[in-house]
Amino acid sequence: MESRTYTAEATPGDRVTLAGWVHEIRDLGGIAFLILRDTTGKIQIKFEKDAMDDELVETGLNVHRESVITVTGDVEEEDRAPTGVEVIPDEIDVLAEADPELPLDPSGKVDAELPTRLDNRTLDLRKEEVKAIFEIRSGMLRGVREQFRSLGCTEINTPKIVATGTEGGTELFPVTYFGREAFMNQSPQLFKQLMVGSGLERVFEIGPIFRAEEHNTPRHLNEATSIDFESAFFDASDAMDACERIVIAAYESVADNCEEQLDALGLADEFEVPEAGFPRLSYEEAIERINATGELDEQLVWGDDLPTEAERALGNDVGEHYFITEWPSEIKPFYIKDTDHDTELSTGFDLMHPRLELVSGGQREHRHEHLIAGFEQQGLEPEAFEYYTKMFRYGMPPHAGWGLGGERLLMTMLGLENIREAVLFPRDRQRLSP
Ligand code: AMO
Repeated sequence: MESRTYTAEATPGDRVTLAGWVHEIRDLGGIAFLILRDTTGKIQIKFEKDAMDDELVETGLNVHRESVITVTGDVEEEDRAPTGVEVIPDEIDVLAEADPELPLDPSGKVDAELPTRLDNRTLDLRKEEVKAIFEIRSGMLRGVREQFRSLGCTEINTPKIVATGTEGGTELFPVTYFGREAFMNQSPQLFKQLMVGSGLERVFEIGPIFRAEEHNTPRHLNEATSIDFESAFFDASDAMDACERIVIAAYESVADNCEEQLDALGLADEFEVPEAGFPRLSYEEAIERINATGELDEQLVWGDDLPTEAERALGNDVGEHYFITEWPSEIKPFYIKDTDHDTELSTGFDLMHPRLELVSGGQREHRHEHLIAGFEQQGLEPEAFEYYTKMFRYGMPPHAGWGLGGERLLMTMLGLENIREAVLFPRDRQRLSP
């Protein structure tokens, strides 16, 4: 449809063919309006019944809402029209008639529950504020990719069907791979590490991760999008610097490119790009601050992981993005390196948004013997990971990196209540289709 004009481009004096969906029909008697919607917005089509061909009027006003049509006509200025212009049609073609009964109302006049919306995502995304979320998601990833590029990274893609897990044995989805057991990958962790020892040195990947956790919460998905970074010759502090730059770039890209979409979500005035210099609290300081808030029933002790209430209490206290550094080695995975000054302390860090955790990362153990010992301590068989450990015998540089949850970044950026709002087709305990 080469000659098609978008509604936002229709200018008084033009003769146009528009294509889109019937948003609404308002019949006022002698005069009637059809509101046509396309990806750029809406436009008013005016029918003056007495002055127009009967068949044209009938086609235009009897078509069901949400049908797909083309309208050819002249654009005129009209101050009373919602966009200041209207089209006087002389031809209407119905390309796809919609059923009169719709599972949800794209005009948003009737609210729908989240499950109904997710079951009918196509219709749900005809709503301006829902479409805006995914345009912002795209704008956010654009900013992230550009920033990775200016950090000198190469974008990589690694396998999603793998022989072993890395983030704890209970959270794997098994699949059958030509009669052998295989798994959906939980993280590109080992592959991205292998690449820092390759000629690439600094890499990023934006791809799916699969977690078979039983959680059914507003912040967990069983398939999520991980934004992963890894660089040779980086320590934890360098990795945190890169992480901060990526998060800020994600916000900047949205602020610069998605003004209309922020407006559709009612966020245009309050949207703020976080300021550089995210505070870095050690795990020990974090525990002390959490205990000092008095918001937990039981005081935390050294070695505890932070429960959701603790994250929330600390988030309220800090009030901005912040890192938690120097976690106890025993609660971080085998690939995280201990600090040089204390083997009980790891170089692992998390980046927190006041609402929840966004990132885990750290410097990695690059010394072959220490790596093997770490596997054994964690009850994993190093033999199963030989494809990985072997490469540490052939010149693996010191390196660091992190994984950032894409949906959590978007969810916190836009203040979405449920992480499912940030995914087109979420995978959770109940949901396997669409
Ligand atoms: P981790 O398991 O902490 O670390 O995951 C990193 C980030 O990914 C996001 N995330 C999730 N988001 C939604 N639903 C889930 N089920 C889910 N699981 C994880 C979170 C989390 O902070 N290999 C390490 C990263 C690294 O060290 O480079 C890893 O996967 O935002």
